[in-house]
Amino acid sequence: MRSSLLFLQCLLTLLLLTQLRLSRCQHGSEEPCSLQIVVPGLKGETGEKGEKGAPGRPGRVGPPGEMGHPGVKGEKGLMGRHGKAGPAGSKGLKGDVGDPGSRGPNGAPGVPCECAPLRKMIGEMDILVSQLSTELKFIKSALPSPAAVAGVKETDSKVYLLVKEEKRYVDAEVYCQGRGGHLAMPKDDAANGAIASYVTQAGLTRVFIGINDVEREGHFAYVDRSPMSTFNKWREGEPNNAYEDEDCAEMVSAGGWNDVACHLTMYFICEFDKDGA
Ligand SMILES: [Ca+2]
Ligand SMILES: [Ca+2]
Repeated sequence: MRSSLLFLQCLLTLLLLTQLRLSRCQHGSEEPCSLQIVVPGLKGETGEKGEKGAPGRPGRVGPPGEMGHPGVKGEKGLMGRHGKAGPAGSKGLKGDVGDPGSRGPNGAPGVPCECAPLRKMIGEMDILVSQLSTELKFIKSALPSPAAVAGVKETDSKVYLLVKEEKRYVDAEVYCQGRGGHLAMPKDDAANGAIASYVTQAGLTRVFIGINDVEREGHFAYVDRSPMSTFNKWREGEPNNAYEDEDCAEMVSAGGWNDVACHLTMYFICEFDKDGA
């Protein structure tokens, strides 16, 4: 302010001085005007509008505005897709026992059992074997020399019984089977020798033994259907199937075998396994 006043004061002083000089010059003084002061003229006419200037620099960043009002709550969106299945849960506790179900329909009628007669037969045979075992135990334990008295001869595995009743081959086998055995079946030298000595001791010359070719001529087998092995004691020239009627076998006192007619009747020897005795 102070400097402005001073400036105005100087400007007025200058104007006064200028007027003073001008008046002297105009009143014809011989002294030429050495000072020429340019006085501003009248205000000129308004000029043409200038061209648009270059854009100004960007202004400074203004202060942050006030916080706006909360908007209106929007509408509920559509339901989302189903999520993925979660992991399996742990095994639950065992439930209680349920009520018994209703009774089912009756089954088809059964087939009549055809094995009843067989069962009966097996039962009877079991009784028979049991009786025979008891008899054999009695004979072997009660008598001091059962072989001599009762006609029994033993080896390690067999008990032989000489039956002094003349029977046909088939009847002799039935007799032996009825007591849990078979007609004697010598299957090696030891057995054949034991039977042979038994026959000799009894003073006999021939007995039926359990060998025959009833099922197939010329193919001898043991009476329990076990096949003949390489062992045999056929006498020389036997078996000869004499008169084409010799399908059974006898043992002579020396232990040799001979095929004879099955319908002949003679003494015979039964054999029993010791395991079953
Ligand atoms: Ca024959
Ligand atoms: Ca013969």
